[in-house]
Amino acid sequence: MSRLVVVSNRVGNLSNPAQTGGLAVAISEAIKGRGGIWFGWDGVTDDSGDGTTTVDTVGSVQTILNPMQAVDYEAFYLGFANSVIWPLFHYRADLVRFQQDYYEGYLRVNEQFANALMPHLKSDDLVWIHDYHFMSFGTYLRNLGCDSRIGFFLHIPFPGPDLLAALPNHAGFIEDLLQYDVVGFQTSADVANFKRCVEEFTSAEVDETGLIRFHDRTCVAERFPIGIDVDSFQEMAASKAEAAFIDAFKHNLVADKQMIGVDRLDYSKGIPARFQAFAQMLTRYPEMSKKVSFLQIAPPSRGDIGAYAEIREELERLSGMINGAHADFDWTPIRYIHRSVSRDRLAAMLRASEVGLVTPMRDGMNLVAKEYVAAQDPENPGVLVLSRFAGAAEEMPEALLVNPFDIDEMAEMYFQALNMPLEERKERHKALFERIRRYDVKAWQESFLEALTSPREWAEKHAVRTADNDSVDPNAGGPQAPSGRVPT
Ligand code: ADQ
Repeated sequence: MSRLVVVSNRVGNLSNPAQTGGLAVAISEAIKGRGGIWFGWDGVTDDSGDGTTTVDTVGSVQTILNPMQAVDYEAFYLGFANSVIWPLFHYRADLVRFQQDYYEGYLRVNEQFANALMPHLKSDDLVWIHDYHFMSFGTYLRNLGCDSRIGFFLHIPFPGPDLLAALPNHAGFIEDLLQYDVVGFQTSADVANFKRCVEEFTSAEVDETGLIRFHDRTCVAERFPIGIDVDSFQEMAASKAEAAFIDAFKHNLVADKQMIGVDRLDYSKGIPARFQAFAQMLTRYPEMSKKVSFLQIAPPSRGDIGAYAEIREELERLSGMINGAHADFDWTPIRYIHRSVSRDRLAAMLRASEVGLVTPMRDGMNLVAKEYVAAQDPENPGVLVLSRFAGAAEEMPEALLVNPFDIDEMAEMYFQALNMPLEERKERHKALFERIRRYDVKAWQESFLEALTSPREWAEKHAVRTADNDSVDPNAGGPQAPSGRVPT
């Protein structure tokens, strides 16, 4: 079996995977199974060092950490990756802060990192590159003569040509993506957007099996929706130790029901609208007063970027205003916590909450939606309120799907969720749970690597299956979208 080489901005802790979450565990399991390398940034900026990598070996796996200079951190990470690509790909063109030196920094880091990885590669390795930080990585590896199979997975949404056109050298980025043997996306809407961009911005051609032919290369573009480690999350949610903590904490609340939101603090997650809809529900249904409280956990991220500091201030102002208008001596309607929470406690908190609010304005997938479902007690499950604009909506039509731009509708859905009869809750939960278990993080990782191992054969097989009927195991190319629910 070929070795697996994973490239991602940050590298998981292979010695202590319990602390790093489902995705890091899945990747480390895949590398451990085959032997290989996990390569990425070491997480610090260092202008004094000589730029050499740190190599560490754990069993059959090497982690290789590459340093980054402060100027590159500014231009590549804070600049092009998080102030240009991230807002644009989340449909927030208004927040894009483009500077020429950001773009140059992005290419420079992609090239430097590719140069640092190249000496470690063998020709039969499977190379799997992750996310928007490294879209051009494959081009630089190819320029260095790398003929390994290289795949790329985008964790965030992919925009259509109208929006992508706002990215400088957008045609160049599409051509960069065509250097990969497999390009994976979260949803079928993302795949369709990518194919429209290929058509509009390049001279590539798509053959009858869906393979994209560009010069002397072929590329498979498909949907591989990411999942979670359902069993381990379910286990953590039901753990006795955490249940005791949750009991004590619920006793201190007057309200008998709890709604919960858990997000990295980011403007794409729709937290202000979520707060406003909660206030709207309290105003429209005064009988809910003291019956429900809303716990939002959102640790700050990317605090060096202006738009992130602004969202933090906005939420503090909003929660203060809402509590000011509705709170009583013995009841705080919104509790807003900035801290990160350990995964077992988080799982138990999700289980103890009657409603899970996952309402991003735009999201690649959103793992919290799946974690909320995994954490529930099947005999008395809570209700997931899910944005139509989260990638997860494509696979989770049994959630209460909402439009996060419509505060009135969200307020109604909150009320409906809080009052949903047990039978309906069980029915919806069962369907959701079965799907997230079938398409878990292992299935995601295995289906991507299966495609990368033999892209042409995989494309042919997948084209035949798709043409034949819908009843074949849809995980051959990632699950098919439940009809009529594809987010737009
Ligand atoms: P993110 O934007 O980071 O990921 P998400 O999918 O929600 O978003 O994953 C966040 C993870 O962090 C979840 O596992 C969650 O439990 C955890 N988390 C969030 N807040 C936490 C807290 N306070 N304490 C502890 N843990 C917390 C990107 C894309 C997503 C895509 C993922 C994976 O933006 O759309 O789903 O990658 O592909």
